[in-house]
Amino acid sequence: MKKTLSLVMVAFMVLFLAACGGEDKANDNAEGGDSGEVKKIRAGIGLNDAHPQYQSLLEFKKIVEEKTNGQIVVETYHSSQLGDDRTMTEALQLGSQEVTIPSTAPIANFVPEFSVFDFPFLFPSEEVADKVLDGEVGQKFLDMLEDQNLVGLAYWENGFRDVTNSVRPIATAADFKGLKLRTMENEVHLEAFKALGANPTPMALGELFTAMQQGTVDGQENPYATINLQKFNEVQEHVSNTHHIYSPFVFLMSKSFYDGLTEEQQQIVKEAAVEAGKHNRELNRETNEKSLAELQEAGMTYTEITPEAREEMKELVQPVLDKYTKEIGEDLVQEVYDAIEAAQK
Ligand code: KDG
Repeated sequence: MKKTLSLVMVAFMVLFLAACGGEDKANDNAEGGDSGEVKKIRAGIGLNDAHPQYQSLLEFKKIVEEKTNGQIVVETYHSSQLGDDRTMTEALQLGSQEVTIPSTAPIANFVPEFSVFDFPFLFPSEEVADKVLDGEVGQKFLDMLEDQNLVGLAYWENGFRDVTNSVRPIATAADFKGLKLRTMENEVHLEAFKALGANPTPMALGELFTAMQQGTVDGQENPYATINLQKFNEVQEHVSNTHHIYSPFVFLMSKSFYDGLTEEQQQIVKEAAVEAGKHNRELNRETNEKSLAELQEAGMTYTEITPEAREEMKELVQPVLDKYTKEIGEDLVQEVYDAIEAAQK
């Protein structure tokens, strides 16, 4: 009888201690004034789930959920399931979505200064782009997003863009003549392709495959990884290494959501965006490198742009750069050029 009683008491003690442990855990989560409520991030992108951008978004999810002990959960959406770059950015402003990672090109519709990053032939290499974007100049642009109710947490990489089409191989500027090319929704892209002699149309990524399939457009431009993973080779014949624009991504968060996080949570999402961004740049570069060979194996013709042909393209687009340099502000554009020069030393 005595034995049974002490067993019951031990069991009671074990249960009591376990309950105390649980309470401690709840208090840990409450650190920083958090009420303990679970917050949800809906994160959407335009590219599909095979793309490095989505793989790195999963990395962001893993880091955030682990570091917040599940107090912030991340739901991920790919393939424009939540909309295109512009509509998702608008949803962030309204607070009906928390994260998206658009190219800088559509961001220029919200903060026009971002156009400078889409100047053709601006960045000479990925490494220089990393230094400029991760440095003071890059931060200056991220700070400009706040007035638009957006928080820029980090730069990720879309990469050097290359032209594909189904009419003819592109070797020189003359080959652009009359080509119906899809561009992102960005004035610099649009005007640069007009200056090269093409007939550009802005269009959301989600509509592009069908537009190429049905011949509404003859071609498009994107990094090799995207051309390959979005299977554009199924509806495109020729690819050239125009490398005409280095396209950064910006990891955007809704400002109203960010402001509602505790300081500790803000730190966690910021660090996670940067950390997952490193993963993204690495994976993106690996994928780009192998994608060109895979596109050729899949039957696309590949044309190399000679340095002379690229020089001619640069000259043709120069008036567009002059026009937008004035619009953005000469001093700010000069700051970007100076940072690019410094990054090469
Ligand atoms: O997820 C990012 C995409 O929505 C988009 O920015 C990709 O480069 C792109 C394009 O051409 O639309």
